Amino acid sequence: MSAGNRILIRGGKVVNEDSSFLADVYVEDGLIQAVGSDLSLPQLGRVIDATGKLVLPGGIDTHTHMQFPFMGYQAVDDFYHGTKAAVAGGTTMILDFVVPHKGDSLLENYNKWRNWADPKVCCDYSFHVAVTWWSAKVKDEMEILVKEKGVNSFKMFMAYKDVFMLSDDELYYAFCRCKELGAIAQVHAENGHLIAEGAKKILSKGITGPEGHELCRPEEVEAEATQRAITIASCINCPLYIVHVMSKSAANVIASARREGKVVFGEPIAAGLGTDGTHYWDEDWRKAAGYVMGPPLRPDPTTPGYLMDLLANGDLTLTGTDNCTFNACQKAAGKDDFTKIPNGVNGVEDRMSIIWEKGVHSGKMDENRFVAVTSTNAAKIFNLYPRKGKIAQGSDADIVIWDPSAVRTISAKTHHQAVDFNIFEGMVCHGVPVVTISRGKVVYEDGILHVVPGDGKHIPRKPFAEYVFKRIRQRDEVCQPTPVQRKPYQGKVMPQCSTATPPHDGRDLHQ
Ligand code: URQ
Ligand code: ZN
Ligand code: ZN
Repeated sequence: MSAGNRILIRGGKVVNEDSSFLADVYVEDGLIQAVGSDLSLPQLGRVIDATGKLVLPGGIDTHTHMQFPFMGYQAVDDFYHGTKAAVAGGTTMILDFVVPHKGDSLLENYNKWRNWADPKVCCDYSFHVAVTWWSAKVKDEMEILVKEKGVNSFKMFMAYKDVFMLSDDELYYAFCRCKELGAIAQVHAENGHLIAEGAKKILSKGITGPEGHELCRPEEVEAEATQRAITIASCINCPLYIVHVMSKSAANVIASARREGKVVFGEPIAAGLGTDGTHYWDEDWRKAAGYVMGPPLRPDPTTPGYLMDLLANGDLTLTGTDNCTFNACQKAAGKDDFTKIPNGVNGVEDRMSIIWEKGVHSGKMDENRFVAVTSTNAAKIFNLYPRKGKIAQGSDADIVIWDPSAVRTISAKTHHQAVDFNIFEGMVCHGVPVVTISRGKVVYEDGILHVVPGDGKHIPRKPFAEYVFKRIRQRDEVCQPTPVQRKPYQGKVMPQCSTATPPHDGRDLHQ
């Protein structure tokens, strides 16, 4: 065994979701072997001094679309560039999406996406699968994906009419199937019909620029779909996960559902926490188009702070990025019509810094909540805990050494992503990842990447995550409606009943 397999991280402050403590961390063979005081290297290996730094579980980005073929173009951050950028930012696992076209096999697409990702990934990853149409075949394939392929989450779209969108009855069937299989149902919550009509209306007014993208899908379009998804899931007692929560109103809907005890989780993303939709009104078309994504960023500039408050207090649960990047020349497909601008923004590299800056540095959340919302809660919901999301003996050695007092300025000129634009351009962030360790290997250190494409692994996930399904199971047992025990009715029944008044036309309504 080579000495490179052994790392002792000395003198740092270990931060988990529930506690922080000074400790050394010993890593060997991709696993955390020991966490404790005054550890020493049993054999030859590397010592990393983490004095004055934090030792965090690697970030888990719950929502990416690497090399996604979408709206006629392919996202430029592929599984190599995207995961390389992820580790540079302190993220050691991504959850990406397999998105089949309507009518296509979920399984075949899962295999296709695996073939894209496996040779390229520089950190561990896993897949959610989108259900974009409904049939007996889809239902059967969902079972195979859960039982044989390690999928425990399915995304349903309420937007992208005629492309990915499901109707309410299809949502109902898909949610039922998710629950049966022990998978979590995820939704893109926007009313696709209203968006389609809104887009026609805005274009007819001569508004063709990126501002039209927000104008045709205002907050209530997101809030209505969020409420509808929660209502449908609640009728089935199915756990629900709302991806990319972008508005105050949608977040409020989730917060009140959680206060009513519903099993629902909200995922804000780096874009929505770090910037806002005022950019859609920028006079520079390219800049404005760079922010186009669905649901859109909101023009109310207090939205990011509000979403962060809800993330800090537990109304929202965890964070992703929806990283889905298109270059200027691709975005330009919509230069005369905002509906043709490929939707998507960056975030995979900057998520951890944005949340540290706007969440921890601002005083809204502590370092433990930071770990919960960037890593641990994702590991729990997607049944990866404590393999991921925790610094503890036996966990995967996915570790970030974080310097809370270092500062960096985000820029497309220095980022590691393939995309030529950064929605956080110029933002100064306290909190910098100085070393990233992916399954026991140093993959990023002091600004230098040491990644090997294909070194990351697909991580299968088991169904029925306890964190999600314990309450569901118990409710199914105790919250079933029961019939009222009555003595049988002994009176007369129509038509024998002599006191009954026949309808005026003499019809017998019971016929
Ligand atoms: O809706 C999504 O999550 C995909 C299709 C990426 N693009 C986006 O604008 N959010
Ligand atoms: Zn979406
Ligand atoms: Zn997405």
